[in-house]
Amino acid sequence: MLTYQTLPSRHVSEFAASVSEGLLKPGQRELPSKYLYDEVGSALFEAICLLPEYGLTRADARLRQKTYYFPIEISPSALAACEKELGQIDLVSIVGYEQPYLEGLRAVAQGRDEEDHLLVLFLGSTIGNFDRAAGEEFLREIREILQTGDALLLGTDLEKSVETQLRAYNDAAGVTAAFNLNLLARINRELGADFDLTCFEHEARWNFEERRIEMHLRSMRRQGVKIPAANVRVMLNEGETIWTESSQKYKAEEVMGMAERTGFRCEGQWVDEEWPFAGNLLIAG
Ligand code: AVJ
Repeated sequence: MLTYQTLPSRHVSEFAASVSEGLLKPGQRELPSKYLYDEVGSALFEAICLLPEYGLTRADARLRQKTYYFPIEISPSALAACEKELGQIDLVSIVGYEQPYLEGLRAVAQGRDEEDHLLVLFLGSTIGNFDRAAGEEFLREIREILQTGDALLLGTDLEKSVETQLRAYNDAAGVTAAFNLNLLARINRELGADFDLTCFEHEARWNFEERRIEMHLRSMRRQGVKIPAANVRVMLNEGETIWTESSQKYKAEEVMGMAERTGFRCEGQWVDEEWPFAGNLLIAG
């Protein structure tokens, strides 16, 4: 409250004081250049950078190293959205690969020049979808594709209270439930199945042994389902579940061991203050 009330007036008085000081200076009068860059001034400066006469900005850009970003993504719509969002940045060239992660990474690595360095981004705790052994195997395979000194920025969601974790996967608005049930809807759409979505409920559970959240779809009654394009019929018992996703949760210290066992070393770890989650910088050893 206080800052809100005092900030504008302090700003105004500071500006006023600078203006009067500068204009009353003996000899050369002056005004501090920082005041050129208000909202309108900043927009005008952006236009200046485009002027043919103003070569400075383009020279600066020419001297900077170009960075390539190769999004690897099996969903063409996500890939297109990525290219649209990041395509504006001048110094970043985007070349999308519509492939599974490791195949895409292999293609990128094969196309690199000798002096190029790779920084692989594997964010959002997507690694949590693999069970722990498979996650390590995945890191090992990434390492195999990389050269010594290349880097991997790995996002890992950290263990927190079971209650908070369950709420994250069973939100009040039912968005995660819809996300989970959509898998059955998709099978209906694409494979001509006859899942009755009203006879399934979303379930999130915490698996204590494996330290992971599991999403399940629970059949609320005994029911048969036909999936013509897959050429199967299934009978589900009342209460039986279909396991649809796992999200392993990690301890911050655990990541160092994972790195060591897979041919990396963990050179940096940043843990968010609001939501236990770590960004880990792994360097290929
Ligand atoms: C994108 C796989 C990291 O496991 O937290 C979110 C997916 N599933 N809510 C996760 C997800 C349900 C998410 N990952």
